[in-house]
Amino acid sequence: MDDRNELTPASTPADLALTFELLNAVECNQLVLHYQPVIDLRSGVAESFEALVRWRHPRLGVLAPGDFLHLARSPGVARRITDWVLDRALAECADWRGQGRQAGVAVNIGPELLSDDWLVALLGRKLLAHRIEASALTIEVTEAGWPPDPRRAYAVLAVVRALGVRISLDDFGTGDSSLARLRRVEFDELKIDRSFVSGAAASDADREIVAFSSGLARALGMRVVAEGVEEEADLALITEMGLDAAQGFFLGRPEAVGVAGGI
Ligand code: G
Ligand code: MN
Repeated sequence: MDDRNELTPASTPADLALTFELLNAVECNQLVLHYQPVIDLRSGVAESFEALVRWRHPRLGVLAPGDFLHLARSPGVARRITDWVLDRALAECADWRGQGRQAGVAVNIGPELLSDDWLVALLGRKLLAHRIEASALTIEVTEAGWPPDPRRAYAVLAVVRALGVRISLDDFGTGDSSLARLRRVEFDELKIDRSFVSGAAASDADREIVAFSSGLARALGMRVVAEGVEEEADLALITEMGLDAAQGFFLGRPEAVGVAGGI
């Protein structure tokens, strides 16, 4: 587990400086997207690719999302980065599809963007601009850090879904999980957190948690995805359990586009 959810936005002078650099990074082409496949366990084919942002920082080297996305928890910064990520990811996805590869794309959306209708407007605009059918796009919303009044988030997600965009509940089991949320939002998919999946074959408790989460999601009509599959034994276990899809280093690492797209 990374600890990004424990960090508050720009709480130290160093963080504040880095936040300014991050805003600048968007303009200066220092952000890049890598794509990690989500494999359909029945067909063995990549059904979609999760777009993961990397920051090629001029002094600090390549930073992973966990190193800097806590800075993007203020809505201004989050909006700037999300606009860029969505634009790049949809452009790539349009490319794959134009070349006959029907995979979708998944983009992570911070829960701080669920407080108003900015996200809905952005999604509508970008889908039109890239001429992509909404169902090719999944937004992954992490469980932690939801706004204090979740009713607005529910309303925003209902409109997102009405657009036809798929919604995935990310990192399931680690955040401030509320089962009530599963009742209020029609998630298309539940992604079981890697902390339960990695090593599940060797841990009775993790195996039970994966089975329980999967059964719950299934009963509520969601697809079930395991993230963090790092070993063959874990893949065999979740395949046997009947999960729909899986993601993890054993199946494919995040890669720059040409490789992930197989083009
Ligand atoms: O929670 P979310 O799905 O957004 O997490 C994505 C992050 O998880 C990325 O930074 C990615 O590099 C990392 N990741 C992807 N697959 C694995 C894996 O099999 N093991 C571990 N430890 N991390 C992974
Ligand atoms: Mn994710």
